[in-house]
Amino acid sequence: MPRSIAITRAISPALADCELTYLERVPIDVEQARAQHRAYEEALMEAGYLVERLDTSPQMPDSVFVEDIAIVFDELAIVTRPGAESRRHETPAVAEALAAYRTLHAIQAPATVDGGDILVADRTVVVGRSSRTNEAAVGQIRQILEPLGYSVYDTVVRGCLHLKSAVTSLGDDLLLVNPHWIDRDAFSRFRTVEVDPSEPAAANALRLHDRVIFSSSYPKTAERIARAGCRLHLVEASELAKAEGAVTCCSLIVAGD
Ligand code: CIR
Repeated sequence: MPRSIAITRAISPALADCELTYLERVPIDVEQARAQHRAYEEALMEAGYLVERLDTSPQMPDSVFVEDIAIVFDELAIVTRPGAESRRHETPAVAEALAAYRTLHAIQAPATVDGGDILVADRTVVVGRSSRTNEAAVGQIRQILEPLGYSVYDTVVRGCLHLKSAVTSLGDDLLLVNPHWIDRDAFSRFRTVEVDPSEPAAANALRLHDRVIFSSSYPKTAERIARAGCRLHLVEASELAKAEGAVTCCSLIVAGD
């Protein structure tokens, strides 16, 4: 595999003050979260990625969820304007890191978008309109990507924070979905694996070139993913789940040439 980069970001000492939309606030063990995050980074390294971890500060409780701050394609990267105002000052350091690898485009006001609302499957890009991502962002993303041959669709996110809480990619035409949180018509051209009904939050998997990183909190859905033929690398992700984050949220994958 060409050397690919995974950009991650340290867990802020202020993690307990994170944004929460659907979850009740419960105590988070920051040290345990850090240990789980390190194991996640090790999983990325084991898969051959060079992990570049950015610094954090007490002013950015949600910094570890670096996925929301940019969307990386082979040709360019889009720096987002996050839907939560508290997260907007996370962008400069991420932009600086990505500038070494990609030409940057920046989302402009009044558009807001979190990277967690963008699903990329081959040349198809689905933008979830959510409490974080608005119509204006769909237009700006279309303008940037359509000239490059990407097809950009949008769909409504309901019942969960981000589009990728409800659907993520397991393969070129294979998606992991929670059928109750997606509009099935928007994904009709894909084959799907459904989460186990007892694990509604399990639709977030991080697909890498030869394996899928997945949370050990959802064993029944893990079994379904394995049965679909995917090679799984399970990680503990329970502490960051309390901050409404999952496995895709904690990295930006920059594919090597
Ligand atoms: C937030 O509400 O912004 C964070 N507490 C969680 C963000 C999770 N990010 C993601 O799903 N892409």
